[in-house]
Amino acid sequence: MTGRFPIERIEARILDIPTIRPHKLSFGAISRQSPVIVQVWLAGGACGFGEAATIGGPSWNEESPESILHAIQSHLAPALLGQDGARFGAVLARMDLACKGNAFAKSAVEMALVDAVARSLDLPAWQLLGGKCHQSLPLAWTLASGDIDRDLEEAQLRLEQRRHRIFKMKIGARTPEQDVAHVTQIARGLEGRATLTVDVNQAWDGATARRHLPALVNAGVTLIEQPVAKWNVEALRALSAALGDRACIMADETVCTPQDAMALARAQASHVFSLKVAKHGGLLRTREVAAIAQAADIGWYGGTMLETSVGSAASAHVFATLGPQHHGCELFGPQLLVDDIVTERMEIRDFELQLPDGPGFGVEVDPARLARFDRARAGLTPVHVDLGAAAAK
Ligand code: MUC
Ligand code: MG
Repeated sequence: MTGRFPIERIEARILDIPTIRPHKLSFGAISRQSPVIVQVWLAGGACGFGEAATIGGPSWNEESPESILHAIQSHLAPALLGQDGARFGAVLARMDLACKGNAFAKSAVEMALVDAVARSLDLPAWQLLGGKCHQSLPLAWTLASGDIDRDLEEAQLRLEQRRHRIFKMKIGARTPEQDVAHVTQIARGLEGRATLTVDVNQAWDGATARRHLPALVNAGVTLIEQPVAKWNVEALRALSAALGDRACIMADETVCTPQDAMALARAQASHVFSLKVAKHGGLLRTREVAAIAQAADIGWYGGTMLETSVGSAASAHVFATLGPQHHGCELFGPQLLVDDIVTERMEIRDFELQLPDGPGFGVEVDPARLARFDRARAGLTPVHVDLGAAAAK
């Protein structure tokens, strides 16, 4: 055992939580989320929670709930027992030695350690992450029911409730012409009352994007997320240059590591980075990617992998420490789930997500809910994304 905060125990489990409606993306639809929840105990009794969520098993990227659970139980936890849990950089380096890649798995462990150490010190996590610059952030909602009337109804309700006035539309599952028509109708229905963004989740090639992005921009879309494949930096560059100041290109799947961020910055291939704690491999590494964005005059957006309130609150804490060049955040994951695993969700007021300021990530896990959704208890099998819409293309 070393240091002031020796790691005594690390446990991980997969939860299965249904969504309030099918959530349709370019590569398929999901009806439940399966976050991996990590719990760590430090010698002396302090405990913290972390989370990594994927979308549709391994459909969004290579990691799945099952691979994350395996990496943590078989490789990361054994490498960390007895180590000082507060030496976050050393912990990350040790996880890198034990396991190549597996950013999501590492992020869940690091998150739980930050929570546990912050709770031991009775501090909010943002104090360990550089100090907060924001107390709240504009909060987007994703319209992804696949149905125009339902999307508009959802948007109207959220505007009335003063919860959201940034709406992201998931496109790329249907033909580009159908997508443009769908987005145009939503834009007409919400004209002057909302900011509109789209996420193509890599579905288009460069030529398709060049042809159809102008129509989306004409309809009123101001931020276009990952229109092309993650490797296609050249197409992102050309699209960013062509759009000028009419709209912004945002990289998501393309920007995971600091090296990805450097490559995009050098190529001037995107105006904004979608930051996500899981894909960067943790809270500290999110700050590294954000630092490159800031140095290169690239904006940031607080992205989500549709986590519960644990992962969402952790993300809110690190986003709160970042600079002013932001496009808001989309930490709406908890609202897409039929239930949560915390006693009280983060507050949303005047279209902004309020940072929970209590110790750790400022949210309290409810053990009964954790047990209720535990896959090991429920006997559920891995989630497979519904390929219906994507396969029919
Ligand atoms: C993504 O690619 O951004 C985030 C929000 C949402 O609806 O899907 C995700 C994944
Ligand atoms: Mg995205």
